[in-house]
Amino acid sequence: MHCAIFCNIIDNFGDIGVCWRLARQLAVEYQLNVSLFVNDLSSFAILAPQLQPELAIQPLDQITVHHWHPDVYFDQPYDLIIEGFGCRLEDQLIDQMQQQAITGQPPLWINLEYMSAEPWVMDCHGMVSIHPATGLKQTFWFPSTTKQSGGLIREQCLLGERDQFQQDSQQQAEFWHGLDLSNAMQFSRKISLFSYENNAIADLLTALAEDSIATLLLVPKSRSIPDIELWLQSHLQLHKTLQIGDQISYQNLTIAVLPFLSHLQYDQLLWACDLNFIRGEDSCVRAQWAGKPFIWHIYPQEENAHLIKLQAWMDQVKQQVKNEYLADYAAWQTAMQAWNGNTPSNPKLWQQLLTDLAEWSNLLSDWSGFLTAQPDLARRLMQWVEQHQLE
Ligand code: TRH
Repeated sequence: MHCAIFCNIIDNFGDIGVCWRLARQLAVEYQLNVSLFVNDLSSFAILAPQLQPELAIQPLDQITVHHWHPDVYFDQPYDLIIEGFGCRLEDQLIDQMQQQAITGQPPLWINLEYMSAEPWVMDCHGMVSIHPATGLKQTFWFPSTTKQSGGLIREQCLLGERDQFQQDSQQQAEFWHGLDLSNAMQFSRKISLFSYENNAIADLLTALAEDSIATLLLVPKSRSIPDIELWLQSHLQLHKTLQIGDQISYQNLTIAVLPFLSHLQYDQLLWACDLNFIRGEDSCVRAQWAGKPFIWHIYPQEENAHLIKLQAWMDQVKQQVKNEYLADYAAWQTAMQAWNGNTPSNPKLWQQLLTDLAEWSNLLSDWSGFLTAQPDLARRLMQWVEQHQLE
């Protein structure tokens, strides 16, 4: 089966992160011949450094990467076409799909949407829209947290690899050594931080510095860095542009700046930390598979639409929470609102979060267990493909 996935990178890494993961999973686990069409190969190369951005077509991890530009044509008929996040296909591509429909079987055409737990998503998942000019059918695929939705991306071997990693201190030591952080295991607490610009970072850093437990804060080079630099200026009078490899300590906090990690390394970072601050959608899903406590900085949208999305997702978690964790849930919700700028933040709030970490751990590993019991996105998609190929 031939599958084409289209990804239009505008900013950040979420869209390509999801498309690339799905491409690999369909190729590796379902033996599909997958072509990934990407508009901006230089940005993609930040996630996949082995990529050569100047090449129009190249193999990568069992898939074929194509440079997607306005004049691109399909190189062959495709059975399944996945449009990532409403990126529009050019007319000549749609014409080719129509020709394919006239001469044989039309391609199955999916519009992969952003993850959301809003109730309307469950109704809209699987809805079909008819392309006005060609009559081709396009199906909307909504990743989410319930059985009625499109599911969440989770590779078949992921949880096994996670468990093995978390039980194997040798593997963890090698991971830290690979990041030039052989001293990481000496810290009683490790926290990862991946966020957008965020005023609450300063309060979190203050709480960590003043806490009685020594913390290593791991920050992949990202949009969190300027807020950390500002805090370092005001607390250490350190006027410095942070660089990859920097390690700076103040009171009981050590901040380490990491390079942008590979997908596997980033998963391992989430597995190795006691608490993860994550952002966007793909990292949020990965943090849920890590089964560790996490705080989500949701992608900010106009008119605060993201806050509705955040609440809907927390409501989903609440529905699954055992009664004994309801108090922890309320505290976690407070922290989540403050991290997203919806309520005021202060160092005390983050101090409380650190104190309650063990309780939260139970709450969120329960939630992770609930999600794990459901089929993943690729499996749901392939079941759907099987049903629709027979029609
Ligand atoms: O980069 P993001 O902020 O992506 C965002 C959102 O997904 C948003 O919905 C979308 O509209 C916008 O992009 C365009 O966060 P996200 O989704 O978590 O994507 C980050 C990707 O980068 C994810 O695949 C994990 C990966 N990653 C690494 O591979 N290495 C790293 O070191 C880090 C920090 C992330």
